[in-house]
Amino acid sequence: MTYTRCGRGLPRSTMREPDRQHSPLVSVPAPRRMTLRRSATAEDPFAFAASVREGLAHAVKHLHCAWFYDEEGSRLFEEICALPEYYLTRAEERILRRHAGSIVSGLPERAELVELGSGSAAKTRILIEELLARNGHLRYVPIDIAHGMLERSSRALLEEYPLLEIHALAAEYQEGLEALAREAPTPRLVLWLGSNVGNFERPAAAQFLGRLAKHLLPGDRILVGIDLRKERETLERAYDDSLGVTARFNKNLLARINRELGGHFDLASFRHGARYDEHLGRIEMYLVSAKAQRVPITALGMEVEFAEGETIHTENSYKYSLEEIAELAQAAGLVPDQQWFDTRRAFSLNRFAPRPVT
Ligand code: AVI
Repeated sequence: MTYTRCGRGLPRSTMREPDRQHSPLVSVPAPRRMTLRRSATAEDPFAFAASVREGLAHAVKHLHCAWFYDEEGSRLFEEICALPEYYLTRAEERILRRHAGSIVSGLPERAELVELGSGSAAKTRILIEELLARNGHLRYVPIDIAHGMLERSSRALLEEYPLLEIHALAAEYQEGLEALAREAPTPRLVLWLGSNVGNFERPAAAQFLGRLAKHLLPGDRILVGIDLRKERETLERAYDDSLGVTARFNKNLLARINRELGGHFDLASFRHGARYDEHLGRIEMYLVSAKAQRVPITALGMEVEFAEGETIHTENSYKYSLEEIAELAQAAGLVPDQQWFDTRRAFSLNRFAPRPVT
């Protein structure tokens, strides 16, 4: 594989260099208690085109999983989260409900809540309510590449919680970090939930957390939702559900190329594949060509040739053992602070502290 980062962040190579003279963020008018800014990358149609061209011209065809999350993909992902087989969301939600009090314990009173890859922010409500009950007021900074979803979820939160202030950022993770770094240092709890870390290669996950830690104050905490290694059957069912929602989510990448780049993919000529590589501890998702075929992509001026059974690798989703979580923290320069599990020990929430400077 030529790429190392996935999830709701983009591969570095497809990102435009930020304009040094002007802020890369554009403010969108919003109600008084809310600001919404969009990064240049979140809007950039050339980044998608360049990434698709690179991935489909490669000897081992791949598409970056950050591109899953257009409007339709974000909607399908919400459907996945409600599936009985996709245990991750419910397990994480149960942990949050049960331990919300201890998760926010010890944070300074003025601590703001930052969330990377906030999506619909459904589970975040649990911590928002806990912090509002404790402090009366809360500043929430959701960061997500899917700007439609970000705007809708932020407005819904404002309706529900009059004492909330929201500063939303439609951006990929790295830009989100850079934007945080430009702000005055504030006590923070940073959330990275939903096993989004699993869509990063292991070393890239440590590197990203390490960079995040550099922007934190000694009392700040990072809360990371990490899916645990388990038996193959449960994992493969979670990524190949009986209703075929994950298959539609995966194939939406081809539909998106058809919509945005004049692709001519026949979705029925590809099937969804998900397999667990136990050695690497990751679910791999593929699109498999059901026949030998050539697919033109007009806007890219290219024709992609597939042999029967040839695959496009679309996602890795890493699962962790407890030792691997400890190694991740160590490599990122973080100190494991506290850990919570659901009763089946399928999923973990991990609170990390920045390593004290000596
Ligand atoms: C967003 N991410 C953590 C999901 C996962 O489990 O890796 C994406 C997903 N892909 C298929 N189902 C869910």
